[in-house]
Amino acid sequence: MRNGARILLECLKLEGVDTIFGYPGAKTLLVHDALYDDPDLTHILVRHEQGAAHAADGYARTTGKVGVCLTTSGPGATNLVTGIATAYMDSIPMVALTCQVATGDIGSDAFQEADMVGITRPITKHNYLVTDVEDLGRIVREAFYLARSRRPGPVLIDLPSDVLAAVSAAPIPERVARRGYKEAAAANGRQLKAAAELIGRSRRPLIYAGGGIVLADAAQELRELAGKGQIPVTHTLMAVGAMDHASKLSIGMLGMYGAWHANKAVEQCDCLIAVGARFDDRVTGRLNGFAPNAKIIHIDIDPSSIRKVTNTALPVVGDARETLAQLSQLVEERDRGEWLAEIREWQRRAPLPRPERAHLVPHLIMETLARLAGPAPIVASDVGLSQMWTANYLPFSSPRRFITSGGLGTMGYALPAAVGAALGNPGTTVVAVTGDGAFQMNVQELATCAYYGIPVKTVVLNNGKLGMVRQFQNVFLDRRYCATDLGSHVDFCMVARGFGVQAFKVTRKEELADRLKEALAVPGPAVVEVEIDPDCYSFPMVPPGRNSVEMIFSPEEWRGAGA
Ligand SMILES: Cc1ncc(C[n+]2csc(CCOP(=O)(O)OP(=O)(O)O)c2C)c(N)n1
Repeated sequence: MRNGARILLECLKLEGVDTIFGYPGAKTLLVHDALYDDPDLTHILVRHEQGAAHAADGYARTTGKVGVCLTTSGPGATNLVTGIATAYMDSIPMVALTCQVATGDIGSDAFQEADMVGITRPITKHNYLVTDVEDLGRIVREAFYLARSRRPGPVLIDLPSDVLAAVSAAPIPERVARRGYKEAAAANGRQLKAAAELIGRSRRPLIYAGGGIVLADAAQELRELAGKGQIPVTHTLMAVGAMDHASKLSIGMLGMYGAWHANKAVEQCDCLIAVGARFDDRVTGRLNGFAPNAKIIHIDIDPSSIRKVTNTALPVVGDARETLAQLSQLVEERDRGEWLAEIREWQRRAPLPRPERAHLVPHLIMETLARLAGPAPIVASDVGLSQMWTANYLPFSSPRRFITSGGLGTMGYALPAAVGAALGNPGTTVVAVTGDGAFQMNVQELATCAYYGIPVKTVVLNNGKLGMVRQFQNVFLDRRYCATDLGSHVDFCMVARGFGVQAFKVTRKEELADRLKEALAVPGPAVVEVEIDPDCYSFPMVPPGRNSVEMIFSPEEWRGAGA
C-alpha cells in the first residue's frame, strides 16, 4: 500500500523521468514530501511557475525526453498556462502536474481552486482530472504515452489532494493503450512512390523543413534525401540545425525574417517538399504568393495539418524519420547544379546584411559568440529581434541545439528554457540570448541558476526598447513610438549580481570578445549585458500582407515605395 503521491513518483520513474521543475503549495505537500527522500528524482525549485513550464520545455526540446513540471492548485497552476501554450504550439512533449483541491470541494470556489482541465483544454494535447487513486497509475502512464507519441504535445494531469492522500495497492499497468488512438502507421507506399516520381520529374525541387524533423529525430534522413537528390533545403525557425548550416544544400531560413534567397527559392521551385511544417503565416507571407509554381508534397505525422492552410498535391501521412528514409530509397540520384547555382546567385545579390560599423551590430555579437562558445553550444533564444538575429547569424550544425518559442512567440522563454536545457545536458555550454524586455519577464530564474549553480550564460541585448515592435512603428507607423520605450535606467549587471550571478557589461565593440570569454569561463551562471543601438533592426523583412519575396531591406525602402 502506498499513497497517491508515491504512486505518482513511481510512475514518473518508470517513464524515465529524472528531473522535475516545480513550485510547492499546500496542495503539493504530499508530493514534495515523497520527493524529500527519493534519491532518483531531482526537484528543481524554480522561482515562478511559468519558469517551471519553460524549463520542462527546454529540457524536452534539447533531450528529446518528456519534460515534467509540478505546481500547486489555483495560482500556481494558472501560472503554467503560458508555458503550456508555448509547448502546445511547438508540439513539445511535456507532462504538467497540477495539484488540485479535494474532489469533494471541486466546484465550490474553494480556496485556490481553478478549473485547470477547463482552462487548458485548448492548449493541451489531452488533459485529465484524476478522481480515484485506482486510476492514477494508468492515467500517468497514458499521459506520458500521449505526450511523446505521434505529434507530441503537453498533457496536463490535475491531482486532487484527497487522491494524492488515498492509498492503493494496485500495480502500475505495464502497458497503456487508448481506444481510438493509434501509433502512427507507416506512410502509404503508393503516395511515397508518387512523391518520388514527382521529385524525379522536378527540375527545381526544394525541401521546406519544419520542426517535425527535429521532433522525429529525422535530421540524418533529411540530409540523406537532400544529398541523394541534390535538393536544396530551407528551414523554419523550428528546424534550425536540422541541416548543417555549412552544407552547400542548406539555404537558410525562410519566412518573414528569413533570407530573401530562401523565399525566392520557394517562389521559383516547381516542387516543394514540406516536411513536419505547418505553413505558418510568418513563413508563407501572403498565401497565394507562396510557392505559386510548385506542386506541394506535404509529409506530416498529423493528418489534420495537411491542407489546413494550403493546397497540397500530394499528402503523405507518416513519421518524418521513417518516411524520409523510405523516400530516400526511392528518389533518383541527380545533379541539380544549375538550380543550386541560381539560388546562390540570388543569395549573392541580396545577402543577409552584415554591416561594418563602429558600434555593436548584431551579426558581430552572434559571430563572436559562435567563435567563443565552443563546438556545439545549446542556445535558447527569446522572442524579439534577438530571436531573429540568433536564428540568422548563429551557425548551427545539429538539431536540438537552438530552442525558441516559435508558434506562440513567448517573451520570457529563453532563460527558464536554458535552465531546463542545462539540467538535461550537463557539460554542454548553454547560452540564453534575450532582449531587455523579454529578460525582465522571467529574470527571477537567475536566482534558480545561482542557487543550484546552473551554468547558464545569459546574453542580454539591451537596446532600452521593445525592439521588434518598435521596428514596426519605425517602418510602418511613421516612427510613432508608443509604449515601446523601456528606458535605459535598468542596470542589468546590478540586477544579476543582486540575484547572486556574476555579470559583465559591454558598451564598446572592442570589449565584446573579452567579456564573453570571461562569462563563459565562469563555472556557474553569468550574465553579459551588451548595449546595442536602438535603431538596429532585423532586415530583410516581409511587410505584413505582402508576398514573401517582396522583402524590404531598410525602412527607407518602404517609405521610398510611397507605401
Ligand atoms: C509575452 C509576450 N508579450 C508581448 C509580446 C509581443 N512582442 C513581440 S517581440 C516584442 C519586443 C521584445 O523586446 P525585447 O525583449 O527587448 O527584444 P528586442 O526585440 O528589443 O530584441 C514584443 C513586446 C510577446 N511576443 N510575448
